Amino acid sequence: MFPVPMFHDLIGKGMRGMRDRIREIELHVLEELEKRLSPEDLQELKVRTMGKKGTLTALYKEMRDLRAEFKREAGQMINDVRETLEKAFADKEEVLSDLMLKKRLQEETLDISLPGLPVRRGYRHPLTLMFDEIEEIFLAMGFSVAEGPEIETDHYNFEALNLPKDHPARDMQDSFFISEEIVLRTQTSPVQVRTMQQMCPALPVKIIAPGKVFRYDDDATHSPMFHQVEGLLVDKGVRMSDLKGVLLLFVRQMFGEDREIRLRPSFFPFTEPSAEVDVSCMICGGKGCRLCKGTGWIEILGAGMVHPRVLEIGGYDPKEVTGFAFGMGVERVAMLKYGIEDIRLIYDNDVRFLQQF
Ligand code: 2NM
Repeated sequence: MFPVPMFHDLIGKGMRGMRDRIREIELHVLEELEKRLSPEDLQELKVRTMGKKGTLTALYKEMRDLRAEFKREAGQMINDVRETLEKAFADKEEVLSDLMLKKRLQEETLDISLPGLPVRRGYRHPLTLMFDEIEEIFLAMGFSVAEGPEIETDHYNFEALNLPKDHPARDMQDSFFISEEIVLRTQTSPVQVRTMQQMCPALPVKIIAPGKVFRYDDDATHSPMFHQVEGLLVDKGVRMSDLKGVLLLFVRQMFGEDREIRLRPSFFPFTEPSAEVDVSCMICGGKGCRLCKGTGWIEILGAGMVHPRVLEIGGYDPKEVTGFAFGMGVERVAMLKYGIEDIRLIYDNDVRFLQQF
């Protein structure tokens, strides 16, 4: 007999091969999948099967050679297998990642009874310590703390303090101007004026104004940004002796009970009369040493009786009330109190410096 191939065998040959290959890949991959025990190995198998050059992916290309009527069937089969395998991979991935997590949790046992790492304590900055101490002393004497803007108008920073635009005393402090009329405050006195205007006609005005100020200065004892505390007392019958008493109390609490003070005549546009205030040297007690340059005295404050014009701008009648004012540099006080030789150390924030206070 002459074997005559059946008609459907001839056209179905490629298709039968295709069916076998698809099933073969499915079985083979499912079998392989069981053996893969790490996410990396599993991924490798997945790429080898369903990646761009994967064995299953290759079958899509081979489909092109099939007769039109079988393309649909083959495509359906490959898609089904693909779906089955994707699900199998996803399941296995989950099993493996659970396994890995369990393994990691077993390995990474944490002994919560072990002592913790010591937490190093921070320190308050010497300037903060100074502000706190200065404020505490004046609060105890009945002063309140007032604050105001660091960026000021020419009016409040200069004009209101009896420093008109062409006044030579403006040269005492080279200033940072933002514009013709706006300036970084060179002292905290504008706060005093603003507070007087707010409080007027109430009496007494008894405030200190701590804060940042800015002057064009930069060396071992001067910084373009530094800090001041200024004080103001306005009331009926305030005298220079009141100023002296308040400052003596302050200096003794700050630098020691046996300190003395000395007032030397000076000039400020916003006070009249004005004085520089010296404190007897806290190192040698007045005998003369390196710190006081042999004089026994150290300059620490500027002060005076508030100028009648400044009182007026504050809203008060200089025939009715008088006032005293004073100002000190907080860095300078800190440097004297702690023996800091260079102002820049205060701003460097080196912990070895900061932890000494
Ligand atoms: C100083 C020295 C002398 C001062 C004056 C005023 C105000 F606003 F009331 F006039 N406040 N602070 C003053 C006086 C400040 O610092 C060295």
